[in-house]
Amino acid sequence: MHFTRAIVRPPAANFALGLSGANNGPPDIDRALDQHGRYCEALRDCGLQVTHVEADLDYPDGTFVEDAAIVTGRGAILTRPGAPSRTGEIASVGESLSQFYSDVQHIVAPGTVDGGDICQVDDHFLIGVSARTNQPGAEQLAEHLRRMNYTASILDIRASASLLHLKTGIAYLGDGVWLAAAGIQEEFLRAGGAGIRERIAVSAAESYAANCVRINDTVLLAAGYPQLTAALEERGYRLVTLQMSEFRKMDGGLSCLSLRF
Ligand code: CIR
Repeated sequence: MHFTRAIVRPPAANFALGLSGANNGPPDIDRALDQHGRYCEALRDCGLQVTHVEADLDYPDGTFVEDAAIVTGRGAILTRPGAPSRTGEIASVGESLSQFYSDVQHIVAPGTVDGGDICQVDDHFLIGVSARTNQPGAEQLAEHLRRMNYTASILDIRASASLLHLKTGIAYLGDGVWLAAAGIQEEFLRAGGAGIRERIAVSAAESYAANCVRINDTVLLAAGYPQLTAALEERGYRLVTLQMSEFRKMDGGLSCLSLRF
């Protein structure tokens, strides 16, 4: 899929009040804003037009905009985030999406879905059932996707305690190439239906960097993970590395900071 646009939302002044299980101290908002600005520049350098949703003090986790919607080449679905403090994030994201999609679907109660649990593999979607995405939400989403002529598989990732979301541990780079953190079951990748031409192992020490994104001919990767950087360079990917320290403190990865379509 060729991407032309992204939606982002800068961190709010009270970003440090968001949810976090990481024990790395509170994020520095000025540094987070700087890192976010560079992230947006990288998206533009990939050829994307970047639309900003305004930061909102009611939603300190709102910068993790990927969790609020599933955007595809054939339609968009607003989620119903699994953390109660995040449910309201979809209103402003929905407004922004309505500029680009004529018909936006919704996940409804009792379903919950976080976009971080959804991994697109060509015309197939992996949907992780996690602490945030529940079975009814996963089923609703699969049904919306089927109506858009995509296929979907639902995976239960709840036994993998290290995964906040499915994409915390895996990324699909296209052409049957996967990045997978240590301990990710092969069956998760097989369920993608694209085959596994190559599985690039991400060591336990570098597992944070498994959450990366391919945008057109570029892979955006967290900076500071030399083994994975070298593995991707060896394979000829055009790489852009980005400082993510402040988002990591709030359990957020690189993919979470944008909706790409
Ligand atoms: C949360 O716990 O909801 C946020 N602090 C982090 C969300 C990260 N989102 C993602 O991995 N897709």
